[in-house]
Amino acid sequence: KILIIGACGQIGTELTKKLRSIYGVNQVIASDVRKGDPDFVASGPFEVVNALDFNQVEEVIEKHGVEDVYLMAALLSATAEKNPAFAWDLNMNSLFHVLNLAKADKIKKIFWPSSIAVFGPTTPKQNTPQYTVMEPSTVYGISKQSGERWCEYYHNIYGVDVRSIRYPGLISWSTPPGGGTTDYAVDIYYKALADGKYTCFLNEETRLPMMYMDDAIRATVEIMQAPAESIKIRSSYNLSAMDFTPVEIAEAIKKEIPDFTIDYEPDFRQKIADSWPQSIDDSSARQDWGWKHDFDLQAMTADMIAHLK
Ligand code: VAH
Repeated sequence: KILIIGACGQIGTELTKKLRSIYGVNQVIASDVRKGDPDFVASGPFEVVNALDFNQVEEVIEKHGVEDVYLMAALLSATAEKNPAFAWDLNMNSLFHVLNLAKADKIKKIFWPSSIAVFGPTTPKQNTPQYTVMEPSTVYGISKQSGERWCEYYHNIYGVDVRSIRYPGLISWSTPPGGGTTDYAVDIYYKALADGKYTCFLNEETRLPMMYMDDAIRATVEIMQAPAESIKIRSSYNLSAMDFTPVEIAEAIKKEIPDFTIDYEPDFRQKIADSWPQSIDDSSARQDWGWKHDFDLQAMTADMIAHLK
């Protein structure tokens, strides 16, 4: 059985649907700190779980005979800057609870999401390597870098089978834009269809690594299905698909919505975006467990608009 903690979030929503389609609805227990969208909750086993409550997590694991946990609950970059203490608590202590359950052999395998936010202003920005300088300057990035260190420690010292991916910015249509800095690339599609225009909170030159959610979900399934011996990196794998600026995504949207216009009013999230890489080298993931992306900017734009219009 599989438990998804944070099932109602941007990744969790898609991941729950995908894992249920692969393993069967009743094999995948969705959980979140509150009941999400009613259809989603009603469509299969759902538990209200506070990721910070060790006893609640342990009870659900024992009640359902859970073996694999996907821990998707976290505060993203922009939100975390406004709530540093809670962001550190949620992002880190939820991970310790799940790592300690695996250390105690109560579960077998863990997926934990990291992010390109682990890189900071001193990291080389082009084709950022798997191993490089990492001085994250955001609360979220600091929590992800620390989490990676603990995942690798629990694997090396206690043999915990925890696997992780440094997701780039993720774009999807199934949940509205959240507290992420890359969420401008989600909101732009909603606003293009609703208003024909979008005011972007990042400037036009801001190039960021991005990925369509379909690719991110497939990567998550593939890394978890890979034989343990092929997962050579137990901190977290760089993963990449594309990178673009707000100008480039606006151009791609204009091909489908010719009258679309964009203007720019950078806010506090510009500083966060400027601390991150512009493109990522994911050759380790391609070598170790056969990663390759499918969606480019054009294909993503066509799919987003087809689902949102
Ligand atoms: C954020 N979407 O913007 C997340 C992600 C790399 C960005 O971690 O915070």
